[in-house]
Amino acid sequence: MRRAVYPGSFDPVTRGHLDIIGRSAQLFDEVIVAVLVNETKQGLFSVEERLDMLVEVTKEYPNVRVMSFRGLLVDFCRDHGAQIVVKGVRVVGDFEYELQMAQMNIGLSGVETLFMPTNPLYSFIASSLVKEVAKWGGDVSTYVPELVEQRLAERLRAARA
Ligand code: COD
Repeated sequence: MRRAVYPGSFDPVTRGHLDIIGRSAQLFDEVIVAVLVNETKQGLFSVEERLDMLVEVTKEYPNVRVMSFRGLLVDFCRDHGAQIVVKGVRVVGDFEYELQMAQMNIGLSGVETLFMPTNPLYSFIASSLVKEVAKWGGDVSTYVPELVEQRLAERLRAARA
């Protein structure tokens, strides 16, 4: 079985992430979308909330699983029998750091990284930008799935109250 891991923060999942997930699901028997639990970084959404949104928006892909992980990505890949890490690359700037991580991951365990170029429709979308735009009342409906748009509105409304 060809199993890939697509790791990230997904705070929250965007249409750019979903595009990578859908394309990966066509290439591999199984894709695990893995949300990093990062104790040092406070997200807008908890890891459980991110997982919940990811499960909902990936329902159409029967070979996609959603999980969280702590620690090293290579250990998660080994524990789940994944041979490949998938990364989305939006701009050249992404590539520099991603290349370093890919080489480190090969060195640590031999796991390979597949760099998937972003769909040009989504190349400027980042979770951080989406949160910033939503915070100031901007329309993010073209950048995130409807469910995420709703959850963002609820979260930001609660923060203002
Ligand atoms: N279009 C296409 N791809 C996109 C888009 C978009 N619009 N937006 C984001 N992506 C890609 C990113 O390039 C990334 O590949 C992935 O989607 C997830 O993005 P984010 O922003 O949700 O997540 P990041 O970049 O914060 O995730 C970083 C990781 C968690 C993957 C990384 O820190 C990691 O692997 N950590 C585990 C600890 C570890 O093993 N460290 C050692 C590394 S050598």
